[in-house]
Amino acid sequence: MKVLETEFAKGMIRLAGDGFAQGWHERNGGNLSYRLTEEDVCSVQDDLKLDGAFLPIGASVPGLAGEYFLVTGSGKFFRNVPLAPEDALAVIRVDQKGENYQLVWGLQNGGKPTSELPTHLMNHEVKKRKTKGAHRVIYHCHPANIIALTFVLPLKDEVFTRELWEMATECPVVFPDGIGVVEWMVPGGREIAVKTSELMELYDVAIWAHHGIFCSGETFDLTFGLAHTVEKSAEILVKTLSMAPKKLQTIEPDGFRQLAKDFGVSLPEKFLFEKG
Ligand code: 2HA
Ligand code: ZN
Repeated sequence: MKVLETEFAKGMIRLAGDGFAQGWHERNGGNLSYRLTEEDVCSVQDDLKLDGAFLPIGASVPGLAGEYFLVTGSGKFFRNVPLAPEDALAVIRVDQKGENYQLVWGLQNGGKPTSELPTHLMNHEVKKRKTKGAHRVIYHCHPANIIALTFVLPLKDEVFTRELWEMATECPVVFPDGIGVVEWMVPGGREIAVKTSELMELYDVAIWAHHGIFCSGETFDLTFGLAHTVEKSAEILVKTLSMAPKKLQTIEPDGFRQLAKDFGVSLPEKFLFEKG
């Protein structure tokens, strides 16, 4: 089977088009990766070239030894993924030490995997362990409202989680574990990857101040839906703060506790503090 005939490639391409349509992927902004199942790898074996050079990942991910990933390419535009997926996407294989990768498909006109490969793979390593292999998608995008909030809210997990939970009743049900925040850092390297993957131990969403967000999930739909829910909530907060700096009414801590009971989720008390 050809890579582009598979359901996982189709899911990747659809997400890229949807993300661009949302306005979250200006120019070459954002990146996306999917960890292939064993069946995925078997099904496309004939379409892969396994004799290329191994290159350094820039991080150590022994928990991903031998795994295959479909990733977006560095400098490639999300809007071009549906038009020329064989140029904008790559399949890579991680070596047995978890330190190097080999390009085995894609990037037809040259290039490298995403500049955020260290963060993607370190997040995958954490989520593979934490979810016993269930999470397979890591998605990074640049939604304007989330980014805007990182200029006016304290860069604290508790503040972002609570404010975004309050903006839409579905939020605590969609991301009950909360949201982490990484202070501004230079992107693209190991340092920001380490910080982000530490947050992925606790949350499925990490905000990068003045830059964007990373989401993790089981499927393309769930991961995109998570980013979409967070950004919609951020948009409501931006509108609310623009109309009035102080809310007249909101969902109170006891409301969240009741919601948690009725919807069968557990909401950590650290987010349900009394506001001054
Ligand atoms: O340009 O979004 O974080 C790709 C990015 C880097
Ligand atoms: Zn980015």
